[in-house]
Amino acid sequence: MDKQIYILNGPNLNLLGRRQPEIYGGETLEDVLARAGGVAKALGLTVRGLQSNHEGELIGWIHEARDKAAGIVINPGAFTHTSVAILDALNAFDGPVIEVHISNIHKREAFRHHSYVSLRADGVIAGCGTEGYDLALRRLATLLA
Ligand code: CA2
Repeated sequence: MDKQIYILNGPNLNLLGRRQPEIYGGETLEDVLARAGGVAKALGLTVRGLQSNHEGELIGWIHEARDKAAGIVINPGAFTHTSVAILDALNAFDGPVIEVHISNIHKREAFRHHSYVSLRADGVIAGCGTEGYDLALRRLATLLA
């Protein structure tokens, strides 16, 4: 059976493609997740794409992933820079984790330069636009082979 990957998206990423296209591009999250599904299929993976504006809901999905997913792709949105709780949840997940940021957080405001999630992530992709999700899946396929 194909290995399942959870693609988790944090706050405001539901607005993708609807505002600030100069930073986040013109695709909607639905577009991004549909393409990721195709990429995953070609890699022998399946994806479950999820988005929440609530920290606790994201943490619940990370807990669920402990039993249901082989790996996690996570764009924690602004929780990247604030959430020890998401870091702790990821630390309780045994599989590989790739952190994705659509924008290059290191080229932006100083408060975006630090990521709690990077303390756990096996790889970090930033500034590759929404293609970063596809790159993350490719890396997970390698790590899970
Ligand atoms: O670059 C990324 O992917 C971020 O994780 C996006 C977060 C930001 O807080 C991080 O520093 C970097 C913000 C997501 C907001 O997404 C929007 C998309 C379109 C319109 C408005 C917000």
